[in-house]
Amino acid sequence: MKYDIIGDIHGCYDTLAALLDKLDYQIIDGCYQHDSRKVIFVGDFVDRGPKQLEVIECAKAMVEAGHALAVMGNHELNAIAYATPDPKDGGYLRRHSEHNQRNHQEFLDAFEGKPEKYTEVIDWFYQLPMWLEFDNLRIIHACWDQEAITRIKTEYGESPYLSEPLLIASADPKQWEYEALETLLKGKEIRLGDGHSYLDPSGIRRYNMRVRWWDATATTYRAAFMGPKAALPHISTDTIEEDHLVDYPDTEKPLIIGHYWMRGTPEPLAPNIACVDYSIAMSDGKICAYRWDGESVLSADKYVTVQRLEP
Ligand SMILES: [Mn+2]
Repeated sequence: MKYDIIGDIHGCYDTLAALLDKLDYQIIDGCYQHDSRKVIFVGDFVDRGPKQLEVIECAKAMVEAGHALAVMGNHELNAIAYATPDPKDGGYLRRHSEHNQRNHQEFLDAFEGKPEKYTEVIDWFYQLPMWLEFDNLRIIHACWDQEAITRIKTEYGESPYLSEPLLIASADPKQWEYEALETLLKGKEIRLGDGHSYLDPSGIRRYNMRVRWWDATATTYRAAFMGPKAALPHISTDTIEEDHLVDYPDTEKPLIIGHYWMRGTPEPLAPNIACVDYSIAMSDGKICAYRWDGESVLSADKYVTVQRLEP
């Protein structure tokens, strides 16, 4: 099977529809489809953009009709945790703090007065696997950490689907499940050295940074930093002491990820790793797909993008 792997969407339905058109998908019986290809969504369907429900309905219809597959993004995981009561204290697994609520507001607003729809969509998020593995291709939202995947499989069973016990354990930072799911769905993060911090694009002060986990040449904080260019002068040039890399050698099967708010012209991160998130959530960002035809060495000319259409 040939796959078109589509990156983060974040409620930008009009741009998603334009991308599917550009990839020659046609709407038949209300569902986008292609006669010889399927879509794989890398997750992060929701939050931030103006058409939350339209994106979910489009992707869900494609998945249910067998025209697409999808994995869970950190925004779907957060949505599930936000909706799930914490058995320990009667709150929610993801706290309804002002910060968490603000980041989730567009999604919550989309279900205003539609509690049944809300439940149905959260149930659908639960049915998204955390990763997909084929004979010659892997898909995960942020980071293929084989150690974390193997541990989840060993302790929770082979299934790539989130179970309630795993969800509950992953909400507790003291348990290994927390870091495992953080790494798989949000990527490897480390603490910045000696009191260093920076402001992210939404003005929040960050003391941790996302790292180029696949890049063995990135040995300093600055070289390994994944984040806004403007923050770079604030990132130390010291060597990173802790373990910040996740082993993914060139001999492994190709891996497609999203999540990383890339900028500029898409190109693979490594011969066998490509990111398809090109910052659709920013006003000058774009949606991005990788047209995969079975190759084991990924190539820059297989990307298809559409500039964000939402105002
Ligand atoms: Mn993400």
